[in-house]
Amino acid sequence: MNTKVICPFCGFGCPIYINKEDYSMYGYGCAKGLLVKNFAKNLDRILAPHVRSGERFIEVSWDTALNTIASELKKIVKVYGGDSIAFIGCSKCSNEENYIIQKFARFLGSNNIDNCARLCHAISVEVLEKSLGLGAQTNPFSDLLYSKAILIIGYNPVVSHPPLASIIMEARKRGAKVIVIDVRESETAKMADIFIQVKKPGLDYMILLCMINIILSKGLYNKEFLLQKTEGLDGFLSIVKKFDSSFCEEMLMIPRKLIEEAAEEFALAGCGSILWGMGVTQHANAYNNVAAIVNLALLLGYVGRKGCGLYPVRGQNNVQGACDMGCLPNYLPGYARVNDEKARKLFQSAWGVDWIPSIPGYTSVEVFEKALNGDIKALFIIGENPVVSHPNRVLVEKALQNIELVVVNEIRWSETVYLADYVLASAAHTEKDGSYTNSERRVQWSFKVFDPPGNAVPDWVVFSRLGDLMGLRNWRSYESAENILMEISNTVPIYYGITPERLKASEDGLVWPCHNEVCSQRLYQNKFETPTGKARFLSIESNDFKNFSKLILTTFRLGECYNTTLCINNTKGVDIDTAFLSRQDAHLLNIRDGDLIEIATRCGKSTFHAKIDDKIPKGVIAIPWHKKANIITCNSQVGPKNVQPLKSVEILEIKILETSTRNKSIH
Ligand SMILES: Nc1nc2c(c(=O)[nH]1)N[C@H]1C(S)=C(S)[C@@H](COP(=O)(O)OP(=O)(O)OC[C@H]3O[C@@H](n4cnc5c(=O)[nH]c(N)nc54)[C@H](O)[C@@H]3O)O[C@H]1N2
Ligand SMILES: Nc1nc2c(c(=O)[nH]1)N[C@H]1C(S)=C(S)[C@@H](COP(=O)(O)OP(=O)(O)OC[C@H]3O[C@@H](n4cnc5c(=O)[nH]c(N)nc54)[C@H](O)[C@@H]3O)O[C@H]1N2
Ligand SMILES: [Mo]
Repeated sequence: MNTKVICPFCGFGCPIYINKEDYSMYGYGCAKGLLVKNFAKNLDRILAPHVRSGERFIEVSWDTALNTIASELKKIVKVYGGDSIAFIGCSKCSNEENYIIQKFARFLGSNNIDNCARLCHAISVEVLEKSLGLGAQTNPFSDLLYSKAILIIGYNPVVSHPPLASIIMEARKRGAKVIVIDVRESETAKMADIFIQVKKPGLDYMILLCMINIILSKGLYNKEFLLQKTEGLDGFLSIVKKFDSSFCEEMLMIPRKLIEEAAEEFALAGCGSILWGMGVTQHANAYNNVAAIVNLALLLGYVGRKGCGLYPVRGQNNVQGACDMGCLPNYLPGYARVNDEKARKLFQSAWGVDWIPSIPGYTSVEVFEKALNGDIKALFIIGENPVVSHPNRVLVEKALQNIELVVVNEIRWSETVYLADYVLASAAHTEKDGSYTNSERRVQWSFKVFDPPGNAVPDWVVFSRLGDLMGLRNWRSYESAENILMEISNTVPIYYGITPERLKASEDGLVWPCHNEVCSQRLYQNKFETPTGKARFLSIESNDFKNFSKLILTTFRLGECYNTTLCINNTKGVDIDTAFLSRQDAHLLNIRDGDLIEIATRCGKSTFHAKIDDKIPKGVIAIPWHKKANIITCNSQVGPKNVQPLKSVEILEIKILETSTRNKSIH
């Protein structure tokens, strides 16, 4: 008998069928998916709850662990208030688990709840919600087959979402023009009809404004759509003037002919889609980058139709779901803003609480900064590895040591687990039931295949019991994931109608919103979900152009690594401690292939092996981020608090520590 699980790696969400008896499987869309059945087994699993005793961890029973945590939490709430407690929800966990984690946080009176979207697409969620009404991808992946032009910016699907790259290739075969904008000549750039190489990382919105300028001056915009379906265009237009083709050529160093060709191809296609990723969201200017993307689509009327869509393709398997469920400091489940009184009242009455705080909580990045001043007394981290994945590793480690009570729910002994006070053993995806939402808003049920090892339990069990043990008034304990989904389908408007029975019975899952039993695969076909029903152009304030005098560090993903969790075929593939640089910079710095170099930034220094790479432009050093990048990335000092420059950091100094012996003999 085959059991259906949803792939636990990326946000494409392939259903995979595993045969428990003979261990065969099918349905996976890439090499990572092939690992699914053994993935959890091969990790260094946590088999029981542990409590710190000095430098060691002692195994304890669940009763002991949860009783002590509950009584410590009660004390903290009483003395310092609920908002001294923070949570990082889990975009690898199910919807049910994320729902109960944020519900627990709000029962304690805390909006300090976030998830790894903060380091990823949180800014896309925010901009899309502000402009169109809902913080999500607008169209199904299959719609790309009907696009006549596909603009891919700061995103490398060939590596990050291989099954989606196959759809794009098919669309190209059917005649779609593919335009790629990236710092590196990436794997995806290789399949582009037009490739624009970014020379100034972090300033993509300027490139897009140049495209918009060309579209406006040639009259290639969609007048009817602008008039009938949008508002706020005038407020946006003033910024566009300055960004003409000469600005693009002289300041951004992108040839005039190339940008004109890209703008015309995209506008004249008549129906196009835009896909974007970490190359635009992980910068201090991320708001501008994403707002420019959405404005470009609105100008051409490329929203709400088959083949015309906006795709902030979600990274983790359930990062969409973690956001939908309200594991965000400013949104309750279903993107109801915490400062919206009506929305708060709705959840207050559904949950039986008197009060939900109306002020947005701290982001997961701010939490570590606040912890340095002692403002955070307790932190729950559920399935995230911030020691490696957050900016500024030294700061994160110091903060964790400064927090009185750090509880980490994990499946494996990660770098972060070692800094916890309590370690709670979690069941991995194939070891529990639950629903997961992919980047298309497709909610799918994943069935339990294996028993969890040792005493590990699903994450929802922990929070269900903790609420009980703390004696929270009106806290509901749950018997199953199905129980929780029933509550979600009754309380979260975008999940109305998404019941366990329907999900389990449907082969392809259900796409939200699912009102009146009809699910909308494509958003905004009739109107936008804003109060006026129109899409809003967002205004963009440009920081004045700064000509970088220093080298800029950027980061990217390797196909053989998955975030901080694993790297496969590591020895055959690229060394994850490699720093890629251009031939010109290598020459200027006297660096040769294989040299051991030390890169220093404002926040730290770390060593890498240098590799000269003609796919990298002068002025940029690119490193795979999976292990050491965040020793030298920094928290944002400029720009909004909700984005982090994980991809554009000024390099202060590069030292050559060792010259490669191979090179010595060659030169
Ligand atoms: N194999 C594998 N697949 C994954 C993951 C993984 O770790 N490994 N992680 C998953 C997750 S969580 C996510 S969020 C997705 C992310 O998927 P992507 O968004 O594709 O992630 P990255 O490779 O980090 O960045 C994309 C591209 O941005 C480029 N870039 C860097 N700086 C700039 C810039 O300033 N401008 C422009 N235009 N481009 C720039 C990089 O060169 C890179 O090619 O992948 C998911 N899939
Ligand atoms: N410099 C730089 N930094 C980056 C990025 C970058 O491009 N450059 N990318 C950013 C992005 S897009 C992301 S999404 C983040 C990712 O950052 P993280 O989310 O910290 O990375 P993961 O390695 O995916 O960590 C997930 C953890 O969840 C655990 N886990 C898996 N399943 C379960 C479960 O069911 N229950 C529990 N309790 N735990 C589970 C895994 O063992 C793993 O340790 O990193 C960000 N950091
Ligand atoms: Mo991500």
